[in-house]
Amino acid sequence: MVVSFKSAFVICAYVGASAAQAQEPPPNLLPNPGFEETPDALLGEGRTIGEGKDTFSCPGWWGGRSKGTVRVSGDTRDKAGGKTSLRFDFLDPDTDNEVFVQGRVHGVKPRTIYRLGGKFKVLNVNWVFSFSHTYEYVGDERVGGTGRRTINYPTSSGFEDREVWIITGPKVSWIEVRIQWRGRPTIEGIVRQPSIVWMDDLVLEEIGPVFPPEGDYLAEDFEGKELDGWVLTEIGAHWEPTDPGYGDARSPQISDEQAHSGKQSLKMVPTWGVVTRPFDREVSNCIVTGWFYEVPSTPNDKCRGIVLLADDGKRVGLGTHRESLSNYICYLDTGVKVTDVPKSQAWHEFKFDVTEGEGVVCFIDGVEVGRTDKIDRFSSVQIGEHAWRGSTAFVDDLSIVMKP
Ligand SMILES: [Ca+2]
Ligand SMILES: [Ca+2]
Repeated sequence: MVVSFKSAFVICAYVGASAAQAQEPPPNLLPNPGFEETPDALLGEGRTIGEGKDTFSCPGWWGGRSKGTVRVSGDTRDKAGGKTSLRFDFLDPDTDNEVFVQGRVHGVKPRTIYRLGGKFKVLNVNWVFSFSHTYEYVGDERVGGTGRRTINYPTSSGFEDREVWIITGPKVSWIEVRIQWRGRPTIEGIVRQPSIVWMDDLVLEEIGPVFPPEGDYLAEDFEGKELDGWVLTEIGAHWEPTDPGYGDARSPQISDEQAHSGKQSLKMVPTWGVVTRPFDREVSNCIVTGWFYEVPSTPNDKCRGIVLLADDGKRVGLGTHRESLSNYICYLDTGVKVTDVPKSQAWHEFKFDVTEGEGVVCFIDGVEVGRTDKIDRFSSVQIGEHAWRGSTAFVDDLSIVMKP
């Protein structure tokens, strides 16, 4: 039996919690989140970190630069809240200056959804790029963490709110959160503009646990008004770790442009963005089915589609990739495999047969297109655009049915 999870998990759980405790928003778990405790040594001119001077500290945070030369300071004039913001001046015109801040957060729960947000501002930075990492620990042992999550950089001249959502793994007691910036100064003619990044009012708050066990697993037809139960986890996800990109908070989204069932499906627009459906445990011995419809792609198309992700980070997926503009792609632990199934602008059935101890067999329209014995279970399903400049595609009728 398949039980629908259309009981509006994340959004309603969050709103419901807010309504029930109107005066008590979830606590901010980050230390010194508004950089109000910036030490005197970082005020005024701050300090310049370059060769031989690679770290700085601010209560609750430490940081450094990995490339270029960056001045770090607490800015008492330009801030989003309180008295101070944390400011980075990119000084080296010849490289992509890289700088990060990293802070420890204790008392984090496993298999739980968190929101990492903040207010950010940039000035005169050419090709600025920002992203977060989280590293998960039990005691001294690192047990997991998210990959890089792109934070879209601000586009106005003021502070803008940005956020990414994080799902913790099966065992974690504390995490380190890192926010990293990369960019080089803008130069017009021989004039180098001051190139600055500001951060203020960071927040890490608990949204809620991932799905509790409730019958069998999933039947999602995307007929709701909201993307209930899905978490926008990766603005700027990537299959290939060397391939950065900018994200788009509008993707994926519910759409009535195409439908395999009913009137709606999940639409991915041609930029980065991934939604994740997390489960409270690893799932095996099941059939995962989803329907995929792609509008003809461009030569820049990289990959997208449906991906099963295990606790250890292993994954298997079906979608498209620039390796082949004519055929669909199977993503295996060994890399991208071009299938024999030609693409067409129609609904196609993507199917994964998952068997404990054996692995995953992938099918498109009933034809086996790939198999792996490196992953035999998963704890989340991801749908999304893993590419900058992809094409437009739709997913509908995702189901997970336990095998008898
Ligand atoms: Ca502040
Ligand atoms: Ca539908």
